[in-house]
Amino acid sequence: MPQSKCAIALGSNLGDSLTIVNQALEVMQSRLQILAVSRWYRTKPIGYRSGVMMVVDQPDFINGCALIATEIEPVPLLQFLLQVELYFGRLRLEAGSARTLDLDLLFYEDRVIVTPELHLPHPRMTDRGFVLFPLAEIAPHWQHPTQNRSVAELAAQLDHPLCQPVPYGN
Ligand code: PH2
Ligand code: MG
Ligand code: MG
Repeated sequence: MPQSKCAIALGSNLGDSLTIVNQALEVMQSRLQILAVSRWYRTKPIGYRSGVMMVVDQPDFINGCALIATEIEPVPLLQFLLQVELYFGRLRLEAGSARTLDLDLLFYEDRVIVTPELHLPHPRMTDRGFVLFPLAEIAPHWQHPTQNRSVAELAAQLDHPLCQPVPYGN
């Protein structure tokens, strides 16, 4: 079976986040191949109120990105990622609440999919520094299939101060 290359964002702001994101990579390795992992970043929790980006009242996040190769198709891959979130105790109490683990599928090759269950590329990745900066470390030349810009170009375009994450001690 041919392998597809994908990009995944990892985030955690509840529990022992650094341990959780590292263990999540190990668990994911049971079903797919990890090609590259960014550094971890400590980031301020970002939310939106009336469309304005702001820091919300939650613990800071640990964020990073990984490149993977897999034979799993997009929807079953998303389901696998959701299972890994559940394994690490993810509860969906209310939208945007603090979470032990968030695994977001960013890119699946250059596939564009818009269905109620899955949007590809991830629709909010382009304004998220906590996604684009780690992703630019491991996939600077990956071309966003609908923005017609590379990840490095999209990251360089973010000028909001809340979009500049700080690498976390590594
Ligand atoms: N994820 C969100 C909303 N806000 N903020 C940071 N810093 N990191 C995240 O991973 C994050 C967020 C929705 O998934
Ligand atoms: Mg997310
Ligand atoms: Mg998510």
